Amino acid sequence: MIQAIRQIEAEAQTALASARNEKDIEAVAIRFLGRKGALTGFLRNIAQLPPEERAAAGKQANEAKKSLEAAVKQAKKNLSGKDRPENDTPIDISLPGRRATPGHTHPISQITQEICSILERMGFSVAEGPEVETDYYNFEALNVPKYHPARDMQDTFYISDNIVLRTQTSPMQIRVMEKQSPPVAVIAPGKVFRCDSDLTHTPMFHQVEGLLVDENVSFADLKGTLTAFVHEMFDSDTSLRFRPSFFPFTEPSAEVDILCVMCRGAGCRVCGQSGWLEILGSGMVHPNVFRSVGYDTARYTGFAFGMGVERIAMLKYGIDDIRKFFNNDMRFLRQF
Ligand code: 2NM
Repeated sequence: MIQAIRQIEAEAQTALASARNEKDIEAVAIRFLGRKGALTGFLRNIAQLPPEERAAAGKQANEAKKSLEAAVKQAKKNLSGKDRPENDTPIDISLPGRRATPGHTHPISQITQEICSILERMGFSVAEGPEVETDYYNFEALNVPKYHPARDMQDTFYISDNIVLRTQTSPMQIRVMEKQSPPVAVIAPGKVFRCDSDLTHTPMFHQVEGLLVDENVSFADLKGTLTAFVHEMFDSDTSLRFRPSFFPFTEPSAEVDILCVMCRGAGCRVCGQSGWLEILGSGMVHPNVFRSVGYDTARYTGFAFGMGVERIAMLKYGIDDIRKFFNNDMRFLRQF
């Protein structure tokens, strides 16, 4: 009998010694000390023993139970913490730290800053103004008469009869000219809004427009300024051409194309087989614009230009869908 108890006790100790974690120890405790455990069963059966054996067997079994309970307690204590994974692996203090991921400037802001920085170095000052404009500043003062197609509901977001979301940043230049007499050299960067949405159009996009007014400003000044700008913005040997165009606020007007950055003029899908990419609009400021701000049209001439920031960014980085700038997919944005 006593032999049998010793046997159980020894088995329990062996099982405890090979327990690796809390769960193993608990399993051993249940196997030997639980309600259906080996030792518990033994104690329950003591009543069936011959009377002269009961006392000794009971004493022995109780002592075994107590010592086993103590061993389980001790095993748990020894283990505390040891089975946690961070304690299994030593800390490698030579590992590089986890990189912090702070935000960075959005590609559209980067290109806007780059455009402004080139033009500021040429002598232009930056002027910013409201995104919500009156019909007068957005259209009337810019020689866009009532019933001009550019005012069509399809293009312009109307807040009310008289108030619009600006469709270009030139209203800001009207505000500058109202306050300041020539010479004037300003650029107006910012958000503009047009009711349009597809692969190359979003209802909100960014523009930088420029204006230079002085005595004796000629179309040659326009060409020289914009050529220098393009050569700074793109490669310094980029081919460009001035193509006759029309804007209500300039006369004559020209659009500036650069040789297609994809096919180098051979013709491809990006340039619509023409070999050229339109990057900005420009022209000599229309005398009606000067009249609306009270400038002397006999004394002053000026040139103006405007470009879409997203369009420049798409050409510079070879991006085919304008909406990528606004989806806030970090995998896209992090590349810039
Ligand atoms: C363009 C194209 C041509 C422009 C005109 C003016 C202002 F205020 F002087 F009349 N600012 N910007 C202009 C001229 C803008 O964007 C495609």
